[in-house]
Amino acid sequence: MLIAVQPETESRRKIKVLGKDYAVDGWTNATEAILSKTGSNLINIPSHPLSIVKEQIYKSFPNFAYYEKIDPVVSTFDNFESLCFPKDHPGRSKTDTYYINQDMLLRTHSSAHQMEILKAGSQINGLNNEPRSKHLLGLARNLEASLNNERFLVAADVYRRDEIDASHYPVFHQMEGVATFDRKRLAEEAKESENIRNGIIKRENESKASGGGGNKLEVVTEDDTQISKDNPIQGEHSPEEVQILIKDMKESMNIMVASVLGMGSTITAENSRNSKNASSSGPQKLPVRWIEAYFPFTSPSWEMEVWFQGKWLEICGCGIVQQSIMERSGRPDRVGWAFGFGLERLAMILFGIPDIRLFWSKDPRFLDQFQPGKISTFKSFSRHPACTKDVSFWLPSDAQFHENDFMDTVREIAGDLAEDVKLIDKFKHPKTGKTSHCYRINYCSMDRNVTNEEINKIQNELRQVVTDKFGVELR
Ligand code: FA5
Ligand code: MG
Repeated sequence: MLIAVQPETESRRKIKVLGKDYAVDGWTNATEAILSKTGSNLINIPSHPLSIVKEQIYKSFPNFAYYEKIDPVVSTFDNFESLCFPKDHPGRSKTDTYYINQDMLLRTHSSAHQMEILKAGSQINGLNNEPRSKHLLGLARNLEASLNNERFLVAADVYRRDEIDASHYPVFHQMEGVATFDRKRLAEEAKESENIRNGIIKRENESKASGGGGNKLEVVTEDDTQISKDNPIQGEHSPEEVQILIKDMKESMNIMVASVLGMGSTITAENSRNSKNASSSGPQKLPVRWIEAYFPFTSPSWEMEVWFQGKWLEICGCGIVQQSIMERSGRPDRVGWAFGFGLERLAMILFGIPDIRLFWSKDPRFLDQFQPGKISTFKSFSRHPACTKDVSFWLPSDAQFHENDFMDTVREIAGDLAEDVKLIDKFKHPKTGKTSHCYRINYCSMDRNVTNEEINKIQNELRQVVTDKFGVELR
């Protein structure tokens, strides 16, 4: 007998993301709440603070290709394997990453596009016979540079399963930067790159001197980039090559950060770490330090931190591109560096925006404060009243409970009304050995008052869903 597939069954076996259908399987964990963010396109809305930061970054990289509209659904190959992630890397787990299915996921970082873009450039140069990746065509700005993709930036929304609070949101934005050099002409090409930087500094100084706005910021580096046995140069590279690459990378990053943050007024003399740096005349100092880091796709690697409001704040990861990536991209004759900046982090400093959730606000009191090309310090407006509810439950004895699953469930049911979720109590019963968790959920809207009835309804639904989904026993 032939059984017709019911349309409902059919629709449950597929999900649509940005107009494309994907098969669903046991790996699928991208929720409706998260999928609904995929078309937001915040970095491409000219008056949005993230887009203003993006445009300002471009000014420090005039000879790079700019990619900013690449689909966030990528293959596990692009997100992990192409970047040398081992099979058992924790970042690949379902508790950290939103999978569409076992082969596709919502990119967890903008590095997912490194190899694809490097390859596309080598195809154009005739070094590689594969047909040029079609969807990259027409996505680049600065077309001339995109012809060979020797230097490029990728602005992208990225997705990670995480906790919920003022500095964590499951979607944020990154700016990837990759610069590659002909190994045989490395010193000359680095010199050309330095000349471009000197031109930028000169233009910016002239513009500021003639009242073009913004502070002159000067980066002061406290610790220097160390190369150690834990953060080694690659066997394929010579120490001289790596020194040239590191200098070019750091100076490019310093110029960009000083240019972007110098546009605003949140970095002032008080920001200086000690009175030696503080001065009321001359350029303001921006303390920066480089912390040794590890990424599977770069070595040596660092994280860049800036001193802001009395603390070191990590703003990016960077390093020397693994030569095996250059080789697999059809570029064995080149060497390069790469970075990945958090755009929200830069925008929060530049505009003085205190909470990462504000980037998603539709409140005109937020949106109307920003205009393309203009930087003014954010003026906070009164918050709408919050409503707090607790939920406590016993975990099932064979607890397979993962906190990020609970966080996602809250987000799915309450959407952006869930401002903050905290584990406020954890208790192990001495006799039964069972563990109980109590979570406090702060419900608050960024643009309206919420009613107690409305929140009670959400809270009841949440209680029902966690019982059904995780087999917990409510207290
Ligand atoms: C990465 O994502 C690497 N792909 C960066 C990289 C690129 C390294 C190229 C080497 C070469 P990481 O997870 O540290 O690294 O994130 C990079 C930056 O994104 C952070 O420094 C931070 O500015 C921002 N970021 C990371 N997680 C969050 C978050 N939850 N909310 C806001 N910004 C975040
Ligand atoms: Mg990091």
